[in-house]
Amino acid sequence: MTQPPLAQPPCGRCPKTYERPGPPSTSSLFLLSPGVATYTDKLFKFRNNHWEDILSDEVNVARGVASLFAGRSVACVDRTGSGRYSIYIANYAYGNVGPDALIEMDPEASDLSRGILALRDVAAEAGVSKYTGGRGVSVGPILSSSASDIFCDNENGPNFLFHNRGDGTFVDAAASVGVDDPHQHGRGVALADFNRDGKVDIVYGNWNGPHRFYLQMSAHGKVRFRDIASPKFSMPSPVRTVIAADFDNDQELEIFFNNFAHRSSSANRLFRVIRREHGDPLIEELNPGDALEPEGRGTGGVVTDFDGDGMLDLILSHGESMAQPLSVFRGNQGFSNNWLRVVPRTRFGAFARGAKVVLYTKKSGAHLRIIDGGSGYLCEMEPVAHFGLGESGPQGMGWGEHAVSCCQDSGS
Ligand SMILES: [Ca+2]
Ligand SMILES: [Ca+2]
Ligand SMILES: [Ca+2]
Ligand SMILES: [Ca+2]
Repeated sequence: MTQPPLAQPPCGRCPKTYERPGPPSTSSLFLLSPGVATYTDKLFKFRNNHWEDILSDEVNVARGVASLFAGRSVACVDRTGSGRYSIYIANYAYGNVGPDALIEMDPEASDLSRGILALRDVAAEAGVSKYTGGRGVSVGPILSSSASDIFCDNENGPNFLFHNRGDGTFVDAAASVGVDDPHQHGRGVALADFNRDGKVDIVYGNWNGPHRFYLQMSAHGKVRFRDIASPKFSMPSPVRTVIAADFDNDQELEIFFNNFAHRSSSANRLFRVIRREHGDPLIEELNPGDALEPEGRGTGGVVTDFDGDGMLDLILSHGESMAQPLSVFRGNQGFSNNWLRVVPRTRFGAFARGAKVVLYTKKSGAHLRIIDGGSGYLCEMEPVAHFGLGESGPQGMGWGEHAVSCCQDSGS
């Protein structure tokens, strides 16, 4: 995604949360209909002083863009790098009913001065109209250097890795790069650069199947992902959300599995991924403390800095087959570590979903984050690049292809 560079921060100490100024964004909210439903998907726009479903506008009903199919996940995709989002919808198809969809604004048929926003499904022309048991979706420059690619971990069929050709159309590279995993049933998924080599890696959970930790490699110009999951990490579980974040700000990413106590207890799990100079990262299991929740029917989870103290917090939702309250967890380690939070925005002022943010430190080199585009699976993370810095300070900061200097110092 091509974006203007971040504004220079004020001199002196780095701001803790670093936000690029821009016009206020107009947000929309997309809701999926579960199963083959009696009601359609909803796309709410704040219009006429309240939220209105624009999928039920006459113009969009006539265009048949509202789906009755069983949606599982949605994500925003800036497929052309214009700053305008399409919404990718991972549907759960039945045979040849209910392909994945890619909904976006049709500028020629829209009249924004009257609040009329005509939508169209461009999945077929973009090359992503496929039938599958859609589950998790994540968006970011996985194979591309800055354009948004789309990874989908599917059920009862191969996964998709839609590589952006650079013109907003995609080609499925999942099988050729080794992430198709055709016999497993994907759920939560997260993108991160675990070994800090600048290449985006993919981690996801399979429902009662081996969880995957795909490190992106390249040899002779060919990309190939290699599963480095340890036996403990890959151990099957009824997994829902998968989150990759640095909870203790020590620079090493943690991976959290939110398990659904399906027919018996199923504790959540937490791993720390420790980068090594020569060799694959070490995967160390941690005790998630109260977030173990062995009887928790975890359906979703998000990471955000709930209380603004620079330490990431974990919010878990539960339910489906039994009412359970939300849980909010705070970490209890790493309070003295430094951190930096970056909130990139598009030229229109919206959160820059799918953008890549790279931070360089003197001691530990490049750290890469991807702004969440929407679902891993049924969830959406905060649109913030959160960097734990340990005892280091940031040296410079890059966003996409636009490197900008930052400052030498940081707060704690
Ligand atoms: Ca699969
Ligand atoms: Ca990597
Ligand atoms: Ca950590
Ligand atoms: Ca916090």
